Amino acid sequence: MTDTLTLVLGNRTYSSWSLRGWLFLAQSGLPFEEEMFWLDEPGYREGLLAATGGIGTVPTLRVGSRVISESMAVAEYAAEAAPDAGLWPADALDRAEARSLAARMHAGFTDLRRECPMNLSNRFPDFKPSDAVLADVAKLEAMWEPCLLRSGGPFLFGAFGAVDAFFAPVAARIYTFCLPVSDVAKAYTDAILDHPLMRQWIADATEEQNVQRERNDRLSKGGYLPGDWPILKR
Ligand SMILES: N[C@@H](CCC(=O)N[C@@H](CS)C(=O)NCC(=O)O)C(=O)O
Repeated sequence: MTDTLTLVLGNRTYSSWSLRGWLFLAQSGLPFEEEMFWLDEPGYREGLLAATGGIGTVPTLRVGSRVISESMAVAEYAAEAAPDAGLWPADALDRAEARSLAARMHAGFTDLRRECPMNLSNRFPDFKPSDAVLADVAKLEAMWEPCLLRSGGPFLFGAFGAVDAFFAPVAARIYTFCLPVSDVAKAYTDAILDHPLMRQWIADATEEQNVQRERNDRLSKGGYLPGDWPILKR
């Protein structure tokens, strides 16, 4: 009997790490269940800690009674459990480079992450990026462009893979914060946003948004989210 896979997630609108974990699993084709925690619900930590074997971060993948946290480890598990899904490129050097780019995303771009948090519910056309954010964007372009020119796109190594999932929240940030990017970077981030799995995540977030409105009333948060999803109308 195979172990049940359960992916522990945060709410879709804001949880950029959850998005990555979900994309790895969804792209793998492995059957999995989801357990979602609202990361602003009073008292949610206890439930999250219990669901993740005391780790307390999302994404966490439970495989039967075993617990795998950290998005890179979740990606590697999915890639090994579904070797035909092509989560990493087939060529060894491409694979090494894809892992290098994913690790750099995982460890860096803190200015972009802090100043432009993922928010799939809104768009900020008047946002003025700081020099630090623009420097992060320039660094991303310099990482992406040689891969895209070599592979011919639409994704970094041709087909959509784990490395593109690592950059999916950045694609959403570039779109929602209207950050200026090169034509090559725009084509790449547009391809990520138009990927069927990304569209599914955003559409599911729409459902979440309806629930969020009721939660806002209950949590007395007022008009915290506008309930309009411009990212779906692009
Ligand atoms: N290094 C972790 C980062 C995961 C992370 O920080 N996730 C955030 C949400 S996006 C989290 O779990 N927050 C816990 C909380 O808000 O209590 C990974 O790669 O999975």
